[in-house]
Amino acid sequence: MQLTSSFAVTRLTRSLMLVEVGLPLVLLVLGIYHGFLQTLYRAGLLQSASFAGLNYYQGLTLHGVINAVVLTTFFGVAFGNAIVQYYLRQPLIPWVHALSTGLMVGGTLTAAVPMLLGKADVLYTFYPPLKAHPAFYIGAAILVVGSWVAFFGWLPLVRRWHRVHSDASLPLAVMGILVSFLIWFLCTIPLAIEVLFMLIPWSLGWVSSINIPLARTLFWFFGHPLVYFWLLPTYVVYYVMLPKAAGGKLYSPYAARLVFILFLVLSIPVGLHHQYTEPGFERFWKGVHALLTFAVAIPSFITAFTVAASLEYAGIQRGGQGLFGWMARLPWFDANRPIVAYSLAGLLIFLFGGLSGIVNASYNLNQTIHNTGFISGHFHMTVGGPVFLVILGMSLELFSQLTGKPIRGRGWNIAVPYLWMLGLFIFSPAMMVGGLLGQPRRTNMGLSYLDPSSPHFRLDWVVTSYLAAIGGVILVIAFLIYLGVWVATIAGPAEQPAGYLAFPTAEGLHPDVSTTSILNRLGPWLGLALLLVLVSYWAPLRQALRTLQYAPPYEPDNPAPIVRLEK
Ligand code: HAS
Repeated sequence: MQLTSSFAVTRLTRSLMLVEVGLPLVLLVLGIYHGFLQTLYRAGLLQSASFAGLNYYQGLTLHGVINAVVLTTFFGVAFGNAIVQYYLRQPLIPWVHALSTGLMVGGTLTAAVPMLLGKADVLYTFYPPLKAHPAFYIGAAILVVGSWVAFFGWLPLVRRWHRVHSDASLPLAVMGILVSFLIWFLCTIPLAIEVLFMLIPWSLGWVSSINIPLARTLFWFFGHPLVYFWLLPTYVVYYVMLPKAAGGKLYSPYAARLVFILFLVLSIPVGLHHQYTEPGFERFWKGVHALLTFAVAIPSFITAFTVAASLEYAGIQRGGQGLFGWMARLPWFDANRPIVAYSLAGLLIFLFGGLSGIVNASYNLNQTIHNTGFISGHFHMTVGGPVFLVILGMSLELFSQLTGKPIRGRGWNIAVPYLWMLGLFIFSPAMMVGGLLGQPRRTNMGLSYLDPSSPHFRLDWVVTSYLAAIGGVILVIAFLIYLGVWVATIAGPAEQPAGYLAFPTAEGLHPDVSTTSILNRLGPWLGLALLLVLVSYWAPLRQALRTLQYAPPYEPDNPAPIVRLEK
C-alpha cells in the first residue's frame, strides 16, 4: 500500500508524543556527557574516577541506562505510536496512551533518583552481586510496564484494520513495529521475574543472598532480544522510508517480511552467548546458543542485500551508471531529506558493527575478546551507530511534524550523522584493537598502565586510549551540533499546521507476499519462537538453578570478596 497523505493526531496525542520524544533527549545530554568523561578517564586525561562528584560506576550507569534503556524505550514507543496511527489511519485510544506515557515518565523519574544519589551504581545490566536501591528496580519495572501498555493499546487498532481490510496485507511498517514489541514483551517477562522475585526482595533486605547464575541467565534471556528491540524500528526506516526518500523503491517487500519473521523466531534463544565464559552451563547448550546466534545474523545479512539493492535502484533512477556509479548519485547530502543521511551513515557503520558481532558469537574467539574493550567497540557500532542515528534523525522529524516547525540549520543537521560516523570509526576500532591487546572493558582501578614509571605501563594501550578519546571528542562535537539544530528548530516559528504525521513510503519493486501467505501471519511464528525458547532455555535454566552460587551484595567502589557456596 502506498500512502502519501498526512494523518492528523489529536491534541492530547500530540502533547504526549512530544513528551515521549523530548524527555529522553533532555536526559541524553547527561548520558552523552558521562560517556565522554569515560573516554577522557580511560586516556588518563582525567586523573580520578570521580567526576563532578559522581564515581566511576555511577557515571557509567547513567551513560548506559539513559542511552541504552531510557532513550531506546521511549523512542520505540513514540515511533510505534506514530507508525500505528499513520499507517492504520486510526487515532490512539486516549486513556491508554495517557496511562502508558504516565507510567514511562513516572518509572524513569523513580529510577533516576537513586542513580543520581549514587544508590544504584549497577550499570545497565544491573546483575547481582551489584545491588541497587529498590526504587531503581521498581522504577525500571514501571517504565517497562508503560511500554507494554502502549503495545497492548495498538492491538485493537490492528484488529479493526484487519476487519476493514480483509483483502490486504498489514502495512510493512506496522508489521515491523508489532514484531519489535512482541519480542520486547516476550523477553521482558523473564526480566520481570528476576526483578520482582529476586532483585526487589533482595534489595529490600527480605532475603540475604541471591542466586547469581540464575539472575544473570534471566537477564540475558532479556538482554540479547533487547538489541533487536532497539534495531527493528531502525529496520522499519531502512525498509519503508529510506528507499522512497532516496528516490527509489523497496527491492523486495517479501524479503522484508521474511526478515521481521526471522527476528521474531530467532531473537530470544541466544542469550547464553553472553555467558560463554561462565561456569555451570554445559558446553552443549552454549554451542546451541552459538549456532542460533549465527542464525539470527541471517536476517541482517538479508537486510544488507535488500537495502543495498533498493539503494542501487534509487541511484540508477537518479542517473547512476556502472557497477558503483549509483552510489555517487544517492542524495547523501540532501538537506531536505535528512533521513537519508542519518540512514546511510548508520548502514555504513553497521557493516562493521554487525560483522564484529559474528566475532563475538564465535565461541573460541569470544574467549579472547569477552569483557575487553572489543565489546565496547562492537556495541557502539551497533546500538551507538545505526540505532542511535535513526533515533536522532527521526526524533527531530517527529518533533517537526508534531509542532509544525520546520527543521532549522538543515546543512548542520546533515553534518551530524557523518561526523558521528567519523567519530565512531576512530573510537570503536581503537577500543577493539585495545581489546585485542587485552585492555579491559571497564576499570576503576586506576590507570597505572598509562604511567611510564609504573611496572604495568603499556605503550600500545596508551595509543588506543588516546585514539578512543579523540573519537569521543568528535562524537561530542556531532552531538553538540545536533543540540544546536534542536535549539534553532524550537526557537523558529511554526510554518505548517501542527500534529500532521507524514512519512515517505516506498513501493515494492517486486511483488509483496500474497494476503494468504504464512508470512502475513504472526501467530504460527510466535508459536515456533516459544517452542525454540523452551528447547534452548529449559536445560540452562535448570543448570543455573542447580549451580547454587549465592552471594552477599558487592559494591564496586568498595570491593569485598564474594562468598561462594557450592552445593
Ligand atoms: Fe551484539 C554483545 C553478537 C548485533 C548490541 N551486542 C553486545 C552488547 C551490545 C550489543 C550492547 O555473540 C554488549 C552487551 C553487554 O553489555 O555485555 N551482536 C552479535 C551478533 C549480532 C549482533 C551475532 N549487537 C547487535 C546489534 C546490537 C548489539 C544489532 C544493538 C543494536 N553481541 C554479540 C555477542 C555479544 C554481543 C556474542 C557478547 C559478547 C561478550 O562476550 O560479551 C548480529 O545480529 C549482527 C548481524 C549484522 C550483520 C551486518 C549487516 C549489515 C547491514 C548494513 C548493510 C550496509 C549497506 C550499505 C546496505 C551481519 C545491514 C550500502 C551501501 C551504501 C552505499 C550506503
